[in-house]
Amino acid sequence: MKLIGSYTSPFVRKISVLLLEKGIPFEFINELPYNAENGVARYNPLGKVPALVTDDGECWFDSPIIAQYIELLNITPAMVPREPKAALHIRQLESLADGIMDAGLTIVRELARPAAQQSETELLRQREKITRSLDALEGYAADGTLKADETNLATIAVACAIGYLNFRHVSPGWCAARPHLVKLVDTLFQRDSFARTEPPKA
Ligand SMILES: N[C@@H](CCC(=O)N[C@@H](CS)C(=O)NCC(=O)O)C(=O)O
Repeated sequence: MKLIGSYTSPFVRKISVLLLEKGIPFEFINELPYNAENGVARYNPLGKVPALVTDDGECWFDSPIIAQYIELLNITPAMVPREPKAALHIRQLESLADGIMDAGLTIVRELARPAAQQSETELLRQREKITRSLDALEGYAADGTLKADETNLATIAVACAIGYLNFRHVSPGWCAARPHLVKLVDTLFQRDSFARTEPPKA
């Protein structure tokens, strides 16, 4: 199995963590989707990572579809419950975490533009999405919907999203007044799968 991705993408990290947690061997193909010369479109016409190429030559994207494909392999531990409605709840939490990644990425891209071209309105819009979503996640962590000692698709996606905010210094004060979320991600960050997928420092 080949995972096409970059070491800094939170979406790619989510898939790497899932594969590591299930003990599925894979080759990491490092592609930088924002570089002028990159081979990502060979795997995904949208030009985005991650993409997953199976040993049979099937190619899957984007990350929620890849996560679903990995689950279909029926390799323990299960990361999504079998019961359809319970599974939908987990996938909705994954979507919420993915949305935080999208907003964080948009902020990082916006701030990389020349200062005169940056839109304060857009930055504020994206920051508000992150704030609202983190508040919702804190609520889910407080009421037990998200459990610190459960490693599943939702908790993994949430930890990858917050790992990205930390890595890019987006929302640096996110942990203030969100103690349940802090506990959740700190627990996940201690896992070997997270240690092995930490984004590079520089
Ligand atoms: N919804 C996609 C988002 C993936 C995504 O945005 N990946 C970024 C890297 S973090 C990318 O490849 N961007 C390149 C581009 O937008 O052209 C997923 O879940 O896989």
